[in-house]
Amino acid sequence: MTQPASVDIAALTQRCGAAEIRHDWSRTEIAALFGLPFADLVFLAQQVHRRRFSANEVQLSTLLSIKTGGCPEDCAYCPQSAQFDTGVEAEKLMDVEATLEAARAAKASGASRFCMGAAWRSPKDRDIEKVGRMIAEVKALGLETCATLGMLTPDQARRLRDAGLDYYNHNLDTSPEHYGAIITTRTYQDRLDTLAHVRDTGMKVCCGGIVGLGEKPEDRVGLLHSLATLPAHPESVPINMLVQVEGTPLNGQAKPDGIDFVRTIAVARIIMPASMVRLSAGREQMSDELQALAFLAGANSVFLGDKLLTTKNPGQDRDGALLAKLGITPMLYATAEIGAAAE
Ligand code: SAM
Ligand code: DTB
Ligand code: SF4
Repeated sequence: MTQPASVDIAALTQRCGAAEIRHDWSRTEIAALFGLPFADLVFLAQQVHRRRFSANEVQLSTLLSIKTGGCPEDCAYCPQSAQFDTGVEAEKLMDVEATLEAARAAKASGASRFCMGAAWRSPKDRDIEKVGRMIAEVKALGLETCATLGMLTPDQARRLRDAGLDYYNHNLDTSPEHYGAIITTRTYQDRLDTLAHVRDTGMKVCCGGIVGLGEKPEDRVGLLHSLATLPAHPESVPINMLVQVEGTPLNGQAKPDGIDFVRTIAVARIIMPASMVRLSAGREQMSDELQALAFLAGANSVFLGDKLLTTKNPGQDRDGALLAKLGITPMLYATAEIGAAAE
């Protein structure tokens, strides 16, 4: 993207360097950041990162699919939609004990947060009761808890909070303009409503999107603009690279350029300075060098383990070697983000 004429880029980069929390970002400013020379952009992201976080620490989460497949929604990227023939079989909600076993293993492998994902449009009230028991027991192991269960009512959000849920993940996925080309079974506003219900309970919000959905550069600007102008920044911002899965409408889509992906991470870091930025899905398909660039651009969280929900993630051996090579150490608790929402 070329630089928009109306932005004083020197003034903007100087202001960004202070790493202040702003909710009044304009799309023009965000587009101007995307258009910086790559070295200037990554340097600025590093400056911001170092003002808010310890430079070489990365937070480690583990994911578990507690309810796989058979989802009625039509998210064009997702292997778990019942509308696409992807070979993912629909399963029932897992037992509490089997979930706990996975949580103990996650803790032993160094994760500080355990995220439970369910392929639901929205949970039923009886699901909330069972997931609530899982949350309480996972928390009792000394792990932070996170769940991603689809749309929530205010009452469901409160019940999850009361069970001990620390974070709720619900992504905006892309810009408001591109959204309709990806999902037709729920609206952008539905997602914003769930995010507001979660925020109202006092739980922390994990909300991000996906690069590689056939979006234009302006749509990446639009996604980050939506995130950074929420009433409070999400404490955690996952930036996923689309994992292409056979049978989904987006399989075979032109793959985004790695440098553009890193730019998206860098701009997220700069405009949401106190949020954890997660280098999320898609690491299995990335080189060590691309991941290193993403960390340099301010990513400071990843999913550990050899599986995401249904697709592959680098296992312990590759990740252990990568983190050691880069001198990255695990962040025990994401304390730096506490207070980000309050500012
Ligand atoms: N069903 C719930 C929902 O959609 O809110 C929770 C689970 S859903 C799998 C969580 C997120 O995973 C999606 O919002 C999307 O951003 C991400 N995701 C799903 N499939 C993906 C894929 N193939 N590549 C990258 N990210 C993906
Ligand atoms: C998020 O933003 N990415 C994670 C997590 N939140 C739940 C999910 C990635 C799923 C990738 C496709 C799969 O494994 O099924
Ligand atoms: Fe269902 Fe979530 Fe997949 Fe969409 S992303 S199809 S809501 S599991």
